[in-house]
Amino acid sequence: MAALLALFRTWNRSLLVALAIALTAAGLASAAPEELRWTTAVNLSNTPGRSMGSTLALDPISGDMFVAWTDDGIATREEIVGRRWDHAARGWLPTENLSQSAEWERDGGPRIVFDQQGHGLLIWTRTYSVSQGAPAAGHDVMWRAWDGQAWSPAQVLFHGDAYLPGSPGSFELITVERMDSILLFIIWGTGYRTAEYYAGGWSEVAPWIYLDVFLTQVIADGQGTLHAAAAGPNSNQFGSNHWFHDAYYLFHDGATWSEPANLSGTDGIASSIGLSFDGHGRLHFLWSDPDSPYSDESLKSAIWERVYEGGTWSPNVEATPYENDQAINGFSLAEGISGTLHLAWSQGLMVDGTHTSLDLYYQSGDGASWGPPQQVYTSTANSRYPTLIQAGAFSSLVWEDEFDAGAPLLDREVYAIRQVDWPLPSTRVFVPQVSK
Ligand SMILES: [Ca+2]
Ligand SMILES: [Ca+2]
Repeated sequence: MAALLALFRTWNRSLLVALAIALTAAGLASAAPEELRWTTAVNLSNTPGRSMGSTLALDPISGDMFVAWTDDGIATREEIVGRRWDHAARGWLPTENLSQSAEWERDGGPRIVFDQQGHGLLIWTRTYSVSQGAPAAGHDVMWRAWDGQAWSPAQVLFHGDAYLPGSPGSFELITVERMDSILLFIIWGTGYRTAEYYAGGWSEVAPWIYLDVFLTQVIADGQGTLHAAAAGPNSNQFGSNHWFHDAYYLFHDGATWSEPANLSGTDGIASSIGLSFDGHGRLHFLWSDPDSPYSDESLKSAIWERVYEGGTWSPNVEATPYENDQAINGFSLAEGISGTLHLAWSQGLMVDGTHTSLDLYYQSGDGASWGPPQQVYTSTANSRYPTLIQAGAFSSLVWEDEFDAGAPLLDREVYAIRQVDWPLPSTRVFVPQVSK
């Protein structure tokens, strides 16, 4: 009955989630998510230039998926381009230039995000300098809104007069999905400003706030409290150790941030960092250690996990089964239906301190334990930077394949794959009948 009530509550905001709840309630879905099969991978960015920094989001109302990335092959400069997976047509629509910038504008760092009522945003960064032909130096945060059919014209949310050298990398965006709004963090190093998109409009951009750590991910819990993963000073600062980061956790009580807690500590260093709640309200905090030969504390490449429950953090344990000479390059963690956890990661072999032969793996769990891993993609390229999202019980994944195409810089292309049972349009008609 609780599941059916939940079905009614979620019906408007997510047909797909509702469907999976209904199937579970009816006992139709067997509990074996590790057996779900995957489609063949698709090269979404099959253009001459490099395609990188991908973002992936689901419109919970239409079931459409949106991918965007930075591409230097569409024009003579970096542009934001993207593709939409049309749920009704069950296929990827053609590539579209979403930023259409002037010749001297460098665009990057796209984020696509939908709130739970289906309000979608594309947000990205733009930098320009006089030396590159701009009338004046500056940096902007740009945005477009999805109205269900098309993107609104690009607008400037935030403008700064300085040229930001080295961006992207320091000038970045973090988005937080809330029930009926989207919270944006505009990141510059350890500083940030926030703005909130609600009912079709943006709040004022709040003043700068400075932390001791670099925010990497922020999530909101059911009470609206913010929980963040961050990269901060390594516990060992001797020699080259100081170039590396540890994984920090902090939360915001509505007024201020907690003191950042170093969770990787002296047991390692952190490259990829992420966090998610499970269905029992436990907070899972994960980081990957690259096993760099340049840090005394980096002794093993693995994805480490700590769980916050009853006021304490569990000891760190490996989230994935150890393979000899494994190199873990990075991961993406997502919460699925009923608080299940889903993990995609890039893993290969460590050869002379370098990560090689990187392929993609996936596993899911109930928050108490993880199911067996699946290798979901293998190729001769190095597959890096996965982004995983959920539609109910089903996972969808984008990443970048990096390979030598004979150019001075390694080529990079954006690939996508999803579980084959990704809900069909026809099943959406079936859901209201189940809910009665
Ligand atoms: Ca390309
Ligand atoms: Ca450390």
